Amino acid sequence: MANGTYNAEDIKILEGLDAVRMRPGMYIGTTSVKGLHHILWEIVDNAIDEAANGFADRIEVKLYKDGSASVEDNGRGIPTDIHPKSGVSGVEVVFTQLHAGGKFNTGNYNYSGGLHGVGASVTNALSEWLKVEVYRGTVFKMEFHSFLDKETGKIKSGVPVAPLLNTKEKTKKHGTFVRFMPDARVFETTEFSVESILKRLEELAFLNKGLTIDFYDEKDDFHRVYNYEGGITDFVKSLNKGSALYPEPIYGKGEKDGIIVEFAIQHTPSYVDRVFSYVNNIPTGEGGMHETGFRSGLTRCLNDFARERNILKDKDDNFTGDDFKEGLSAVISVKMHNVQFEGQTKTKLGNPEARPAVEYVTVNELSEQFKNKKLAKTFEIIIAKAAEAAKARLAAQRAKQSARQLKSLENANLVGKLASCSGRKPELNELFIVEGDSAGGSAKQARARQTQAILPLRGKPLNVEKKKLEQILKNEEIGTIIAALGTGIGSEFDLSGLKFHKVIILSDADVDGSHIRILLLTFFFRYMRELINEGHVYIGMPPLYKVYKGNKEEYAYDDKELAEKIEKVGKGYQIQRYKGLGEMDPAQLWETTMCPERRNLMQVTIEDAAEADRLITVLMGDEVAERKKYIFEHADFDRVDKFAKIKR
Ligand code: TSJ
Repeated sequence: MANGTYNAEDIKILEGLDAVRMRPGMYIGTTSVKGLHHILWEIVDNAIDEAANGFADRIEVKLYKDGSASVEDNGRGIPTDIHPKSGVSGVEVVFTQLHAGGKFNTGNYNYSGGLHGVGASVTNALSEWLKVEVYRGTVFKMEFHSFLDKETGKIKSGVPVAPLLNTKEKTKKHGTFVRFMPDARVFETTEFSVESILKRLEELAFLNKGLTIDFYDEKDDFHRVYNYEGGITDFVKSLNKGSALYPEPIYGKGEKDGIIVEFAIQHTPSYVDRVFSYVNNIPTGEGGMHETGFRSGLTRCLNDFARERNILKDKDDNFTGDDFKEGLSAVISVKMHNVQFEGQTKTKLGNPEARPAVEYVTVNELSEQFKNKKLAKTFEIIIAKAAEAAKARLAAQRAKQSARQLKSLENANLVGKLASCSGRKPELNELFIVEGDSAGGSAKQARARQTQAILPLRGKPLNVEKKKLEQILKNEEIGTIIAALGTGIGSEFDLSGLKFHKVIILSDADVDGSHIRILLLTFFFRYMRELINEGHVYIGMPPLYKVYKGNKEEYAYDDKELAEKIEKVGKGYQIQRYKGLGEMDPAQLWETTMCPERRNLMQVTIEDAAEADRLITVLMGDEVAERKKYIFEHADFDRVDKFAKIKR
């Protein structure tokens, strides 16, 4: 037997590796490609630790044609002397004892553990073979193999072929080289994913400022080097690359209660926040205590700065954390002992002590950076952006509040110019949204009070072309519509609260009227789509003509109908052409447009609304020529003949 020099003690040690072999999932989670990578990261992590402690600045990762992988660093080299307790070399301990990594904790061997903390012996246990070379003046070598134990019929793995050998061959190099062959009897696949290895190696290069990580894939002769002198500052820049101009990132680093904290912040013109956090180089996708501490520190500081700069006045409330979140890109990296992971995917930092430590360092560092003249612009931009976010937040709050006040129809009269109806059955109730105060006035006089509510829209309230949709939606009338309907908007939309089962838009047959229709449909399309889908939205159709003689009166809704009505009234007829709703008196408006027995209503389909939404993009976009063309072509938008479905 190859390991004939080994005694009972040693066999006991090797039993640890047998346990790994029997239940790999217990140690590396899975035997899928993820598990395969896991045993590579165990090795890489050891090299990273050496670099993080300041003893190495270069790591090489290599994939070979035979399917094996190697990692080399230029550190001190794994200790080669005999480990007093076990009587074997340090190298042997590292590869044959579970959790061997911690055995060498000398005070400067920091922060190892966590996700990959099971140690290099697990990689050895799950490999067909593993070779190590240590460069410490001379070259040291050792090999481990798996073999079939003929007595038990079981595979023994990670067995030393011989004790650590000092080849006596002189070398100027220093460091550790480890090459291993993942065991195909263990893993579902032994094919490494170069893409995911590169992603993690780059991340490690970002997180370890100045470290050079060299990757080589022998199969494709593919080579890649990562080195970031800016560390996580470069990381945050790379998150934002390819976009417009950003202010300079803010970087801070400090220590509190033995916890090392590093962060980099860069605000972007967008509205999304991208915060990446790490503990001991391990990503914490679910956040946790360090993120919480960072966010509260950031919010506290930036509020102080905003007051100092008089952007927030004494009477103003503080900005909220969310106000500063818009457009925030940040990387937070924390190094600490005894890490506890929580959460669904165990990627949330649970240690409560991390929170005050990170908050302390964040506040301290930001206050320092705030004095830096070079960053004045950066802080200015961040605070201005928060101010904008706060404004939007307050507007939304007000809209919500007025919506709440209007929850009951009794209160509906209190806000805006809504004339509500007295009936309590939503399925019978109708809301008329009427263009213009004068038509609105007529409608209020003419309506059936029990079932018809009227909301006048001011003469020309909405300059659709020049304003951004968001601004238009802040419009008072839109707020009143939201409040009156009782459904809420967007993700909070709830059809069961609907107070009017018919929502009827009444606007003139001209460009302004067309704009109002388009705008309202776009609003419904984007924020209350179900309202349209469920068939609650209508367009009222006032007549275009009145044909009359003596006390004979006939209304025509299009040119074809006009011819018919002329025939009906007979010789001596007169024609009145209606240019707008305002030209009709209350009785006429009732008779032609509001009276359920006689009026024409068009039920709006989702396609109509989608078309409106598309048009508004043209109307509000930057393409002046497109816009003019549209207005010209659609000056007579949506007359009766355009609509297929006409409902009474
Ligand atoms: F563990 C391992 F085999 F996976 C591995 C370890 C793999 C690789 C590629 C590198 C390493 C490694 C270990 N690089 N550097 C070290 N350093 C030590 O183990 C070491 C050296 C000196 C001292 C000391 O106190 O003098 C302590 C330690 C832990």
